[in-house]
Amino acid sequence: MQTQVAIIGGGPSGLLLSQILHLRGIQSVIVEQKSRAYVLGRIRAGVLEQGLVDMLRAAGVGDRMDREGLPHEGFDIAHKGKRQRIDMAGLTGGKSVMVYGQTEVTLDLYDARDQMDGIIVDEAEDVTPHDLNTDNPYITYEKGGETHRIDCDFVAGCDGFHGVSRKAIPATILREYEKVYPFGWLGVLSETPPVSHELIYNHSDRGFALCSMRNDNLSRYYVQCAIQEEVSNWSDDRFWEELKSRLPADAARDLVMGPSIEKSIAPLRSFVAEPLSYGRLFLAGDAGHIVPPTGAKGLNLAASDIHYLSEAFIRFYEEGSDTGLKNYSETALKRIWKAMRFSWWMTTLLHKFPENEGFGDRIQDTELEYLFSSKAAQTALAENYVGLPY
Ligand code: RFL
Ligand code: PHB
Repeated sequence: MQTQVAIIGGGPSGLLLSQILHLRGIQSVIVEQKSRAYVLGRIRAGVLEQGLVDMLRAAGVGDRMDREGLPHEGFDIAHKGKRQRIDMAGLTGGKSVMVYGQTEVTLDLYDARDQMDGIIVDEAEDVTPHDLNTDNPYITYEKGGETHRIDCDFVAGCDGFHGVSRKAIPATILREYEKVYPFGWLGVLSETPPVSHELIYNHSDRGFALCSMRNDNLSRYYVQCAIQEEVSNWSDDRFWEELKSRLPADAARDLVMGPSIEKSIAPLRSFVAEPLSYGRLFLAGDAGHIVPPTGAKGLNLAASDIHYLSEAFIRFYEEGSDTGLKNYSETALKRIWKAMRFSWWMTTLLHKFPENEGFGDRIQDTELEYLFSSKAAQTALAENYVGLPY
């Protein structure tokens, strides 16, 4: 096979890139290692910034999101029995976010790619990029007992944190920055009405908890858990009891419990790889960076990477200019580091840190009290939560 941009990974980054390029007449092929059912079964992000919402609409995949998504203009932070609403719209001149699951975004993108006869190879094994530092890169993969080859102009590494693309950058060039947190998030999806019409981020002595949602009868809840915790140790009853113990009294009273339809544990990590390009390879999304989910930035950062990268490819093919491609890594990293800082800050603000006894706990309480009392502090939080400009 021959194409212009070979895309490794059929998650939101790869699909969105392929869709945007298609609309500008640029060919691409996506090579994904898992089955489509597996990719669509993953429950992940739920909060979309305005920038991503606009990109989905411009890419012709915003209709269902506009019908079924829930625009949110604020969220609550709870601490020591008090709930403080962060008036996102009021503090940012009218900006808001959209609650619409990553699973739905991915499904809408797959539908659009299918309608436009986009090529997505699934269940591809042993995907390997080659000759990235030449003008004729290619990728190979195994499927149906045969080795396949795709010749291309460029390779987009959209294969997530555990993918092969980042590993193709020589260790002498790649720098990695990492912080692993000493806890994870245990998440439950349940077909119950959300406890509140807006998200509640809870700090408590027993640890962090988040009340989120997908729609009026689908709730998504998380509790901070020990890093070595196993899902099998968490019955639904145990989960609900733990969640209730971390919520303010009114929310604990209003909580509607039911059977879980998904339950999983995610570790929390901050990670950045630099640079995001090597020869004709460009990394985007989780392939290049990971944030802890506290600030709801992972999917949104993937989208801003795809914004910069798609613009760079369009300039290359339409104007013959490689300036955007040369600058991609530096441009994308500026925004990535700001979201890194914000996600780290929000994680530090709201979680129980095992090593934080005495002084650290008092500083954390004081930081939350300051946030509750200061419009300036709330404005800084709101400005970052709705998303910094591209
Ligand atoms: P993905 O989604 O991991 O997709 C990468 C794809 O590449 C495939 N792949 C390969 N394909 C071929 N060859 C290989 N060798 C391959 N290796 C891997 C994989 O199968 C997969 O299909 O990365 P992408 O597209 O960059 O998207 C990133 C987002 O998925 C991620 O940042 C978010 O889910 C993070 N995140 C959140 N982000 C938000 O913006 N808002 C949120 O509210 C939010 N909540 C979350 C989250 C992530 C979570 N977890 C589970 C980590 C909540 C959770 C619990
Ligand atoms: C979610 O709904 O899954 C979600 C919402 C906000 C976050 C993280 C996850 O910060």
